[in-house]
Amino acid sequence: MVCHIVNSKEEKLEAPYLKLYSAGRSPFGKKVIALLNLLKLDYYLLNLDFDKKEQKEPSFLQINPRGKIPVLEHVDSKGNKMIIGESLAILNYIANTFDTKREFSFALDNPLYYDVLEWSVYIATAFDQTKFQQFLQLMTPVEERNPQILSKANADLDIAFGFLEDKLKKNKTGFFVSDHLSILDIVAYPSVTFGPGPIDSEKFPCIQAWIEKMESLKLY
Ligand SMILES: N[C@@H](CCC(=O)N[C@@H](CS)C(=O)NCC(=O)O)C(=O)O
Repeated sequence: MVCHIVNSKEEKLEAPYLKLYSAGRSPFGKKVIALLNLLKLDYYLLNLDFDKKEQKEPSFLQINPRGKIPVLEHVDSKGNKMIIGESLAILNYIANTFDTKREFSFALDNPLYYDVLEWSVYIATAFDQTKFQQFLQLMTPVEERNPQILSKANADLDIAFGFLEDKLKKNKTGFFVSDHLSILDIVAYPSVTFGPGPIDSEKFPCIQAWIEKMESLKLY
């Protein structure tokens, strides 16, 4: 695997290639980078500068009209171009295109395909929203915080962590599904560890052990 850093949006690349538009510490970009690295794929990485609002420049809006990273550009050896945004969609595209041995993903006829899909969607929607609510409050100076919103976010997050704890406990392998790392772990890791503060390891021992394992894998 080689990650080539691209410094300019104008840099011409030769087919075939994979180019990821991301931004420094983005948890969503990290999810994609983790899978590209695990599959040992060669890819170009262009980190947009949010301070300069590069994600809202017309040239990038042509690539993703919603002005968000990550976006993957894949040009195959025949010059066919695929551009895809949204980390979950990108992960599925990479898995179905390059994970032909199904090392980190599951084929459509495997029930685990839908288990991964269900939990990935949950993490990318309700879980991430709750985590973000808490993050926004914790990043606000104490005197300006809204205690109701913070305590609701804390309570919701406790319930959400409970769901993940139960899922890990039931599976018994230290991973969310099957006996090995899958795109569900890859989706969950940056979301679970996003923001300040450690998790309550007494209440959520399986999540704590899983975080330590994920950390040791050095995915990005
Ligand atoms: N649901 C999207 C979320 C992507 C997202 O929120 N990206 C942020 C960076 S972490 C972004 O591009 N923000 C720039 C902006 O909103 O202007 C995904 O999963 O890819």
